[in-house]
Amino acid sequence: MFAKKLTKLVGTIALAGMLITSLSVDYAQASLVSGSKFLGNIIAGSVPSSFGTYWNQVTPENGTKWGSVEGARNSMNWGQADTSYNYAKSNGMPFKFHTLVWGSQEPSWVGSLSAADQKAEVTQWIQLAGQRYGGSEYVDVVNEPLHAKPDYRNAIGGDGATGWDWIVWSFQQARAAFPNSKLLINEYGIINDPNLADQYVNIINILKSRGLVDGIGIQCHQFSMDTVSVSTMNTVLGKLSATGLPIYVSELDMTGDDATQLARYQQKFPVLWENPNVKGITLWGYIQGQTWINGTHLLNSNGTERPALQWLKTYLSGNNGGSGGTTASIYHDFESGTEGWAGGTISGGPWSTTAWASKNTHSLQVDIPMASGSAHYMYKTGTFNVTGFNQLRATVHGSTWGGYGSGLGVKLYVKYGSNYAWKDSGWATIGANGTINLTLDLTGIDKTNIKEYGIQFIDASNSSGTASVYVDNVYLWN
Ligand SMILES: [Ca+2]
Ligand SMILES: [Ca+2]
Repeated sequence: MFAKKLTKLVGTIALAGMLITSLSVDYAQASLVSGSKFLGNIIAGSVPSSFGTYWNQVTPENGTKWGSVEGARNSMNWGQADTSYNYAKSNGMPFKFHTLVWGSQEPSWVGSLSAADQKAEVTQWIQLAGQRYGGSEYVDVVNEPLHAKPDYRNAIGGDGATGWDWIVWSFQQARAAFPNSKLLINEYGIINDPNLADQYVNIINILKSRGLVDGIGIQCHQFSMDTVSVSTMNTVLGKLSATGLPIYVSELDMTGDDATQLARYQQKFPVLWENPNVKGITLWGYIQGQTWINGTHLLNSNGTERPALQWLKTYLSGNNGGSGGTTASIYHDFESGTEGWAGGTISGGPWSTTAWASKNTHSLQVDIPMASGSAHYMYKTGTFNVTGFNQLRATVHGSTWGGYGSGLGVKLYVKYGSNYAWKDSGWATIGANGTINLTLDLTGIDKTNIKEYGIQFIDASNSSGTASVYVDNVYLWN
């Protein structure tokens, strides 16, 4: 009840803000994020009471698919579409119309029409959709062109000179019917398949050269996400980014038992969220028993949050796309800067660098002058509350240069409480070009009052020269 009232209040404020700021909208909501990137979800027949607690963008699950709206020819059923659209508009959330031209969930009667009638019906469908939902921020114009071509595609241009003339025609119709919307293309199986990504980019560039497409949708369902590597994800995101168009993750879900799903979200969600070209993420369902694939839910049917959702909340509190840690949580990926870290007894840095990374493309680097028994630090100070977590983790790496002698000592540490009590991960050592994952047990300390955390380095007695050391992927774990 509280959440419902809060949502309504904040929605009203956001709506007022939209009137003032016009096109430059920050999605100020009671949802998990409040920055320029949205984190949305789907709405089916009715709006879940918790929707606005978590999400700030709306895609109808089925309500704006042609087969749902026009199951009987020329008898339009806009009921579910209206429910989603009206909720989005009254709460200041961007709305995506999904979808206009797709070879699945199309009306059963369209296949048996003449080509001329097919073209007339698709045209009418697009125009009626635009008349009713022209205020949609986004429109999925063509869905799954590489997997589910519509049977009627020869009626709307076929392959033609471009090989994809039916898609060009569809986007031309959509541009006319939705002149104020961003037009997207949408496809699955891309994030885990660089070869298919190349084929997708080929279609996208045909549209881009004609000024017809405004963004790239990648579905990212569990069958593509569960086992994909971060490296492959980054390869694909790089290929899509090269088009210069924004990327929208349109149908994200990941499965697994609590621990498996948590690990998958922790490893892969930041790769998507923190990519500067990813402008929004939409999840495909979140409530147990109401998702299209079992095991993808984030909220149990009894209302409790699965660990992946608990983590997502903490990760996103203050993190709206790579901005780094906050006083409410600890998370550092160093993709866009030093994120408030400092160095002690160092000869250079700290810098955000691409020289090495354990996650995404950047880490934090300092240069250290090595001498027998000398200590060096990379750290962040403040007041941090890590309640709800039992471990702090980080990955540390050493350069190929520098005289490490019998090994550079490394510790992950925290200082906590009014007397700055010390706790660390215990000793480990790395040699030249070494990498190590450090885990600090947070149990037994005052989690509400962490004053500092970081990495301590201690030089071996037989060390010499200058080394560069790196830290990346600093995060909390249960
Ligand atoms: Ca019709
Ligand atoms: Ca990183």
